[in-house]
Amino acid sequence: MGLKLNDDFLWGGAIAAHQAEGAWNKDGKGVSIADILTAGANNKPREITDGVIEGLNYPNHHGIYFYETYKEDLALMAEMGFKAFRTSIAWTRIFPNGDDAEPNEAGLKFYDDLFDEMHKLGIEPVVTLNHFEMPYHLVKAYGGWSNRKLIDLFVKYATTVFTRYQDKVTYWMTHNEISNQANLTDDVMSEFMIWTNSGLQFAKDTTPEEKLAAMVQAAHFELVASAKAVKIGHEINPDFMIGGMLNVAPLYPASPKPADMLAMQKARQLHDWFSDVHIRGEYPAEFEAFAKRTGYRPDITAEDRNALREGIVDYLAVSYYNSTVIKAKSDRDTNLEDVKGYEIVPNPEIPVSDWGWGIDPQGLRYTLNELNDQYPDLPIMIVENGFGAYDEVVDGQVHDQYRIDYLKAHVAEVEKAVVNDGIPVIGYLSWGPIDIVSAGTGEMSKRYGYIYVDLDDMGEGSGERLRKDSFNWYKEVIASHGVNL
Ligand code: P53
Repeated sequence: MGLKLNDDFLWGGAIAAHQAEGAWNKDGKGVSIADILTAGANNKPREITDGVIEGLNYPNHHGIYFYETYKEDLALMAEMGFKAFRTSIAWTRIFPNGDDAEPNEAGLKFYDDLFDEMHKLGIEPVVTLNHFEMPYHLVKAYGGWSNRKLIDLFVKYATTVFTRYQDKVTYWMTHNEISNQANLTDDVMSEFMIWTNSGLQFAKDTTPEEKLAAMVQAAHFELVASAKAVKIGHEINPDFMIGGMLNVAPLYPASPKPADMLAMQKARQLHDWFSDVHIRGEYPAEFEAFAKRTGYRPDITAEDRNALREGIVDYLAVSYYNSTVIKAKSDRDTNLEDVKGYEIVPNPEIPVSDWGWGIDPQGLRYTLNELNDQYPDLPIMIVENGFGAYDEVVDGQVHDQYRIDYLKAHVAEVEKAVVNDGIPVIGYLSWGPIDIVSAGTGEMSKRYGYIYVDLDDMGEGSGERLRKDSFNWYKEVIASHGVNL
């Protein structure tokens, strides 16, 4: 038995445009940074190619054809009783190159239809402005977010869609998982995340310190752009709820050794400044000291600082998948800039998924409590959580008890956080309620859905949708307000 949540709790699911829509070059859409990512595999990173190269497998080009199938797919979400559904607007449908003088009407029209359909079904849209899919032209012509000009281009895009959908969308968030790019302990993943967050690319011999410096400056521009968008959004519609969005993974020390504790704390602070800027409008003290010591964020103006203070967010949107264990590489002190001073090590206390992601439901309750301690009473929406797993179809059925187990355990912890700990969690949107292309690996076979999609890693298959066992499970959870887990 779970604990009952209020009627207005936003149960639902979440996707991103580039992982689902396909139609990558239809109706005037421009090339995004996701359109030049090849398919990787479990343990094989995706490749960033120089433009679209004939003959390579680009899974985001087709996604799950959601651009064409959204009506049937949303009907299945409604059948599960979804109160809310999160997706992103593909920036490149609205401004194909990012610096176009006028928006693309066909792109704007698509999201009008999508949001109208959701309202018809009684589903509240929750919309991400920038989910790993900025226009590729902004990388080529401007150097991605290393360029201050991106602030105005993003604000123009945000203003356009805020204005257009002001009566259709209340819940927004600016940049998806803005702090992922601070995961600098692993070279391959850090390059990938600095690409997906900021559109930055590095020469082979770039040092971790140089990457950190570039990331910190780019992230500053992203935060200013976000804050300016928040301010304008509130002018357009004072009822807008505009959030900052972060992946939250609790960090545990590898041992009670003081050096591990300190390394864990510094690793955490290397992420926490993003949320402080979003929520408090200020960089925290230890970040300012780090920036001063290293000179890594040379371009910050008084006007920027003012913009950050004027654009604080209304709520915090978080994704939660796993927890991380941090081990100091030596007994000496770790500072914020010592990204190679610690490493991520496995947690022997918890099981892992087939992709090596640690399964830690209690870590979710712990994280929600930590966030509420840090930012008291700020509404939190869980906008991603889920279990990427291989599924097998037998006689048209998918018996995904492993997924139900994962979700059940996590939802139970959310309910304890709300009911027993008094934390203002306003929604739970699980990731990929329908199977979509994995962001990290480009695989279709890393599936999160309640709804199975018959497509494989090469994009082959009928595209048919099937209800998995978890579909009926989640339907019952929603219908019982979280009681029947
Ligand atoms: P996939 C890394 C770490 C945590 C969350 O991820 C991440 C990533 C990037 O892969 O991304 C979020 O598909 C992201 C979604 C993504 C989801 O987690 O690699 O916001 O776009 O699909 C799950 O299994």
